[in-house]
Amino acid sequence: YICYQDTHDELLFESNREVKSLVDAPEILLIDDDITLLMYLKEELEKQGWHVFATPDPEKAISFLYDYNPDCVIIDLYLKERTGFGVLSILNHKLTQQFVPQIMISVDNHKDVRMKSYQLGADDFIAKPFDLDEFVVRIKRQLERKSLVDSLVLVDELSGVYNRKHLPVYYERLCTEIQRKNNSFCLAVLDIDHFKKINDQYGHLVGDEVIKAFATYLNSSSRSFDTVFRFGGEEFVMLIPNCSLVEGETMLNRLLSGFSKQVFCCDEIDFSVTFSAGVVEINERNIPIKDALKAADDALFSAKESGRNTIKL
Ligand code: GH3
Ligand code: MG
Ligand code: MG
Ligand code: MG
Repeated sequence: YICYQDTHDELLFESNREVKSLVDAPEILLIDDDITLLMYLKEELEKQGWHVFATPDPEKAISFLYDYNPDCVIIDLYLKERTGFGVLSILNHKLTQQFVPQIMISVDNHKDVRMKSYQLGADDFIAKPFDLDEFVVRIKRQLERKSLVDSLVLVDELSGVYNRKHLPVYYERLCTEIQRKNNSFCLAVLDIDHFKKINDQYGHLVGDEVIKAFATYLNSSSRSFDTVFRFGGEEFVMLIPNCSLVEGETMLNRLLSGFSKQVFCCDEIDFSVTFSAGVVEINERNIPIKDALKAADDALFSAKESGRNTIKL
């Protein structure tokens, strides 16, 4: 994570473009307008091996929810522009069908404040000042709950395709078959082109609909034993069994042209959507999934570089 400082009271922590590992460190979103406390907590929590996105700005925090999938959100009640209550409400509107533990922290420890926090969806309430060790233990407990829920959820709620946590199991299964049946399979990473523009122009709800339509299209246009995983945002991974690189490319090109013909409509404006993909063939048993994803992601990157709406090997 790179930390840079725009202005005195604006701190941003951005990650490099890289394939998220499947055994990623938990990501924590921390919102507090007390910069000294924010920096202190970020440093302390990162000692636990957690990635911490810390910001005093609730708007930044909300947009972060669309770019990343935090495993826990910690919100201070008194912020400059909004209250933590407002942030909790927006958060839970966005996260209707996802479980992301939320911890409210506040100097105001009245019963009414605690009750309202829980009513708005907080999973824990920690009064300031707090003991750091206890704070860490309480976050750990929430991360354990999050990890348990994730392992139980097979299908991603928004898109209806497999949750990324299940990718390694399917990948391993196909790797075993390589040895048994002596055939290869393809792994593809697919990413919608200029999706930010869709969000900006038509709003996040329309963006969500486009993600759903993309997932449905991929599922219904591929063979029954091809599996689609939502890898993050508008990025999907496909495992295509019994398939050579040439066959994989042909199939993805078919998907590419089919999807671009779909017409979306918002406020009587018609628009179409394209995607780019990188594909790799796996024909040896012992290629770690991380390496396969990295290679497919590199190919995706070159597809984006060469103008999008294309497949690269
Ligand atoms: P590129 O062609 O390079 O892929 O451009 P892009 O704009 O699609 O860029 P990128 O893939 O990096 O951005 C994905 C955006 O998708 C960023 C984020 O705001 C948005 N996003 C991520 N998850 C969701 C979601 O669940 N719903 C909505 N509506 N937007 C999301
Ligand atoms: Mg405050
Ligand atoms: Mg994209
Ligand atoms: Mg993307």
